[in-house]
Amino acid sequence: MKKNTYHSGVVAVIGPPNAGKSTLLNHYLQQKIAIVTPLPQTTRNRIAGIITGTDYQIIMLDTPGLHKARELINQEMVRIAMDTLYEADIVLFLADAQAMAEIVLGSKTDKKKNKILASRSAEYRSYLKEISCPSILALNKVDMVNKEQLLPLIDWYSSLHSFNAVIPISALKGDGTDLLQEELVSRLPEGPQYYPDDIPTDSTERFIVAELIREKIFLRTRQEIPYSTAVLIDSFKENTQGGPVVIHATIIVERGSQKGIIIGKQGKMLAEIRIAATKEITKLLGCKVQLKLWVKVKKKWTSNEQILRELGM
Ligand SMILES: Nc1nc2c(ncn2[C@@H]2O[C@H](COP(=O)(O)OP(=O)(O)O)[C@@H](O)[C@H]2O)c(=O)[nH]1
Ligand SMILES: [Mg+2]
Repeated sequence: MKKNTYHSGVVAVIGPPNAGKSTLLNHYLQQKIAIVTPLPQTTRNRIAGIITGTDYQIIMLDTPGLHKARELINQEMVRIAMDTLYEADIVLFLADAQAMAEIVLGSKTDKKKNKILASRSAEYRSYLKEISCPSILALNKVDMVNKEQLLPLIDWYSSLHSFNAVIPISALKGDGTDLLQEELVSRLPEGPQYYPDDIPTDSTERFIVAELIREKIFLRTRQEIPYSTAVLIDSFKENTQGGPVVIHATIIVERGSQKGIIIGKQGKMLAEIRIAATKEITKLLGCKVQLKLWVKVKKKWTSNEQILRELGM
């Protein structure tokens, strides 16, 4: 019997913070491997999701959001995202249609609007000009915009770069995502199956566990705390006798005041974070989990190269 040719390759998902890149990856994998929050700059590392079909395999790279970065940690995040362009066979630029529609059609004066658009267009062009492979624009969050707003948005993005295809989607609702997947698959080069059928990611369980804990901190603390937080897994012990997996993790913050907030009154906040994280980790690992958390202050860790390396950045 003649075997059909197999197609495989790397799809780099890039775009501004909060566009829904991690949501899209989780949607395709039907599993949470990338954390999602309503706050920008949640994803810090490059995360690979592996989508396997009968005759194709997409290695989809979720990346930190592209933005004008000042601090070292943010510059590192943008560099990690831009580096994926060089290993990509296809680039998927994910746009936040809801945020853009607000700028284009919101109540701002024309002068203000044009200024923001000019600055956005210069910024996006600087990323897009680095693309040297086929590229697709996915206009995400279309569940939040009116249909008649889509055309002007598509025109605006198309003026920045010549995309091979433009597809409106909702990563959250799963609208348009099948079509997007078909578009991606049809552009994959011929290649081998790199990973076995049932492997959803090349990230380690340790890494995803640390990320899930970080997500719970993001979701429960306000603004400044999340960005000053890192999670290190100190130990991860599986139990062969059917007992729980025992995980010890340290939450690193920059200031004593932040430590206080994360621990909360009589340890209430930390307990909430632990309970919520335990629930998600149990789902991920498919077994009982016992999670122990500590909070430590490390001054200025976000500009400390050594700590950033420890976090795999
Ligand atoms: N309404 C709507 N919200 C979305 C959609 N996709 C993502 N979001 C939300 O946008 C926020 C940012 O999503 P996330 O995946 O973390 O964005 P990332 O920073 O690009 O990885 C979260 O609150 C998501 O629930 C979508 O298609 N529609
Ligand atoms: Mg993300």
